[in-house]
Amino acid sequence: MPPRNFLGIPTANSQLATSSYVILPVPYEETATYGKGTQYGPAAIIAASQEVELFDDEIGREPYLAGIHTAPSVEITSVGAKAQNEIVYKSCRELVQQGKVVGMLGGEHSISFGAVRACLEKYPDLTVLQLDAHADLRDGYLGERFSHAAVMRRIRELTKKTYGVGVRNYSSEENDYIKAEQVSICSAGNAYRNPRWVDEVVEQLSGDVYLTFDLDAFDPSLLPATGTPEPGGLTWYPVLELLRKVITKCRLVSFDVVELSPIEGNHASDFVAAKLTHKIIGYDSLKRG
Ligand SMILES: [Mn+2]
Repeated sequence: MPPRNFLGIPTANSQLATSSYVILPVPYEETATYGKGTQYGPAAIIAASQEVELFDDEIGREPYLAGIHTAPSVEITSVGAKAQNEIVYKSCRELVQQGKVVGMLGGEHSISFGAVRACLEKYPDLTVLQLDAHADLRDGYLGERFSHAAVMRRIRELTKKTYGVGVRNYSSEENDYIKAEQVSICSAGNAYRNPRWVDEVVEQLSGDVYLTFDLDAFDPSLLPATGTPEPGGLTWYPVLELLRKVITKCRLVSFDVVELSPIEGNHASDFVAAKLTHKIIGYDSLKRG
């Protein structure tokens, strides 16, 4: 049996002190409103990652050699997403201050707030790049200000430098907010129609970037196992091209992959999420020589 860490890599390559990357599982699910089960997301991603080939054929290397530590799951509360984000913030702060790239696995999208808050302390000029079907710009949802459906609204109280990609479903209230605040968004419709969309997004990004990847950004034909699937989503290769170009141009300070809600018997979704996480680390590892 390989070690039960992300990728199942040897102990020598997964020690915290010598690892550039830290996988942080956050199996939190409290404000999810439609399909349930995202609390099982981190374990499913780590299980699927055992089947991810350590060699990445695209970049021609084994990213794990830069060291990938899998941290224990963070403590989970049931007293609201604000309290959960306080725990996430404290869990990320020390790691980010040490210069680790944290790869947080969700869990519902609300947890990104705590991670972004920790990153902003070290990287005050941070841009938050959000891949998501939804704008997540409601000013609270069903009485929860820190709901998954409000996470980008809360993040924009920390920094106005946000950029949404793949967005294709939001409310009239969010539409008003997007217009009033001139929120940067590349919609899924634009990504479908405009062959230059990847380069147009990359041109507008620079400096330090936090990537928050809500898996419902993908088309449900590629990844159905998410709580709020939405047709017309992004596909695999354009997303990889975007991530590779962004990570090459900018400094990826940390990232999250959230909202996997595993469907029994559909291990393809779990594997897509695991492989995506491996790809993000792989592109960043190219900078580390
Ligand atoms: Mn989201």
